[in-house]
Amino acid sequence: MKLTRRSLLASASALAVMPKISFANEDVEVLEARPSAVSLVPGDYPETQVWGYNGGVPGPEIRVAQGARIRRRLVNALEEPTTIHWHGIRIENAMDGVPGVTQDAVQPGGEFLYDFEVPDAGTYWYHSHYNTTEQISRGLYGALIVEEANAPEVDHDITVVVDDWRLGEDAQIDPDFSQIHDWSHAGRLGNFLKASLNPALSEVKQNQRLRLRFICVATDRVMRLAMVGMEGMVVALDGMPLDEPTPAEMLTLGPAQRADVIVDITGATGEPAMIGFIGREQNIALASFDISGQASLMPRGEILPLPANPIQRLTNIEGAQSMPLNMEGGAMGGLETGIYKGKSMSAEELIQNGQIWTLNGVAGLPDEALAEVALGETLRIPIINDTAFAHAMHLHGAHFQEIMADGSFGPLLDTILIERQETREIAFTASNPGDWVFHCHMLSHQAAGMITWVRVTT
Ligand SMILES: [Cu+2]
Repeated sequence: MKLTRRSLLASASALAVMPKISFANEDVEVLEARPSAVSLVPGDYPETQVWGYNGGVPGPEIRVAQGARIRRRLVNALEEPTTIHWHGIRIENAMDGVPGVTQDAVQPGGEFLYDFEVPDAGTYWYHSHYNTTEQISRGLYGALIVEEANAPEVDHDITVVVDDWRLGEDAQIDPDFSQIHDWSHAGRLGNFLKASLNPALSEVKQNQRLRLRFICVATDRVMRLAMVGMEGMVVALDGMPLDEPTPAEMLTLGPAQRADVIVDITGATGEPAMIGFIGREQNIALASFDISGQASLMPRGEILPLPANPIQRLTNIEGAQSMPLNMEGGAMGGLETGIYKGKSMSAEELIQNGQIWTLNGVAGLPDEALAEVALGETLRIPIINDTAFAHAMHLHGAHFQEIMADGSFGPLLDTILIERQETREIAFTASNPGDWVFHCHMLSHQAAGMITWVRVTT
């Protein structure tokens, strides 16, 4: 097989071995960020040089019970600073992993102890939050699974981490992470899609029930995924259970978004059950399971909602503070001026500083918060996408809900995909004090300006 811009294949990932170090009479597991080589592209291709946690991509899957404490010592064996962000976790602010906001970046050779509880069950992930266009693109991410006390009964519970790599013909990562053309358009789109399944499964039986935990870790690509030979329901988005599961036909996951799907194998023996990527030009099989025989004669019963998480939801939004967020810039955006590092600049000056997008006229992290909200107060954010591209806006430290056209509140999310020229309004009731960044998770867009923050005061 030859790697071209449209050649895409899937295979299972290598499992990382988790080293331990001792200190103060206890073992704290280590996540070491370091260069390594993994077998990414099947066939005769050489190993791909990556940056991974403990040498693997994805890094070790962290799987704990709801309410448990997670302790991990980040050891930085890279030649540049790094941090870890625990995506979607309602975490203590000091553990959120945002350099310059919640902690100092961990320097090469340095360490940082992350220590926090996980209040909500669900599918989350962890990843670098420093120089993310490069560090996440090179492989610094892993799954974080928080198990329900009363999990639904399934035959296989599988984490499906889907990435979009940009590789050269030698299977090595394209090292140019800051191409203005990428940053001003849909981002750094890859040429090699890969789903890493844990556990790696090759065979299933008819009427078996699977829980698939999809995590889109792509730098910039929106993934459209479909399942063949299996039928079921989406039971959670961004970790949070849906009150009413919805049929799992096509999943659209922007960068950082997750979906938990419970499906029953309905295909016939001899046919594969598949997870596929639905592309504009071609569909690609990301994972394939052989169906061999029947697990039972009868189909499985109804797929029920997952147990709810102990998270505050919107009740009413009357009198709530509203802070509109206006997105501008990018190719075909007609941006004329913007503020960067406190200075008003022309579009040309912004580009000279690698800045292409603005939020409320500001490129990059502003000195002042987008909004300040006290604990217990509700903040509404109408998001106006006045650009020619989609954006996946991620709020740290909280899940929000969309205010739907009929006035109802949508599912709890931590990342919302907003199509071009669309306006969508989100709101949340503040329950977690601290300074929380709110940014586009299309990492090229974030690097080129799309990041702001919200302060929750006590
Ligand atoms: Cu964006």
